Amino acid sequence: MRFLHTADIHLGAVPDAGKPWSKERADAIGATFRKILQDAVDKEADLLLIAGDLFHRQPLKRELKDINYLFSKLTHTQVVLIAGNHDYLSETSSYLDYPWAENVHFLTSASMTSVYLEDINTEVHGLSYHRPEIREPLYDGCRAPSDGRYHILLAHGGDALHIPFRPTAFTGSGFRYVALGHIHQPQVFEEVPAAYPGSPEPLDRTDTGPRGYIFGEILRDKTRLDWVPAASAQYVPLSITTDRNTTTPQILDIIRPELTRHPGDIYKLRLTGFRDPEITFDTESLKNAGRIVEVIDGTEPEYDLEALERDHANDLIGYYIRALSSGEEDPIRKKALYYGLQALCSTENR
Ligand SMILES: [Mn+2]
Repeated sequence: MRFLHTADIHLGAVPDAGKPWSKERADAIGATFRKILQDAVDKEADLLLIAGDLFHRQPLKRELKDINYLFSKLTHTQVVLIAGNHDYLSETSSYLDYPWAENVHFLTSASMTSVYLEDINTEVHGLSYHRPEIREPLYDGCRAPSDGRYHILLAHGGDALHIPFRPTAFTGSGFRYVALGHIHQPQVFEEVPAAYPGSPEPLDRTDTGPRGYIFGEILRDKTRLDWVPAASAQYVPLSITTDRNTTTPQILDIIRPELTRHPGDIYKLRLTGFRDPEITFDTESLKNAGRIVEVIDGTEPEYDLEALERDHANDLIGYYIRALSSGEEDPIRKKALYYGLQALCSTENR
């Protein structure tokens, strides 16, 4: 029995709102989901599991019609889904009573329920969120009966406000697979077996690294899991180390070839190290050099301690340097020394 497991697609989300590439990112979420459905066809998946948050917010009727049409074209694949904390079943949700295609099974109940798919001898268990927060540990003690069927659990959450549980607690519960959703970072727990596939596209700058879905197979004696990359782009952290001679145009020269390496990727630039105490880097022009969503300048002014101490031998600055540079070299004390000098020297300039 082959299955494809995805979650946290967040259809309708608009990443990096206001940035020039925002629309492209929003479109990529839909395009990658359609690609995953095509993968289900190509890989002859018997089952498509969607572990919550298919939509970023309450779906419109039209959006459900569009998705249902795509699902209905999966002639070899049964689809089982639940609602997560983002697309929870509100009293007016279009999800309620939606007439899904024959191969689509939405577990709408707020308490544990299941659907048995006879063709593949598989029973999928789960519940749907009916509110955006559930603090009760509803999955605790969930066990699969030993009745010769393959049992799978769909479970959304895992933090304090969204059905708290530890994925490893499902070890020995009898489920042949626990298909998790809610955490956007992919994580596989082979020993359970269970996995968070992660969101198939990164949704904001904190979603760094590759994104994709789980393709698995339940065999007689084991469950085999593969994580498959699917995202069209990544958020890439880019760190540049500077010294007191570094200039903004020089940083631009260094980062430009990096920025064009994978078209579509979005960068988070971080400057570390030291700089000339009399300058600051032009972070605005760095930001405009490409698809850079943020620039964090973590550089510190590099003071000429000897010269400063000589010029300020009899005032607070000289005293401060002597007090903090005595004894062994210590990075924390060095930081304190530089921060203090920054404050003292800027006061003096005023
Ligand atoms: Mn969620």
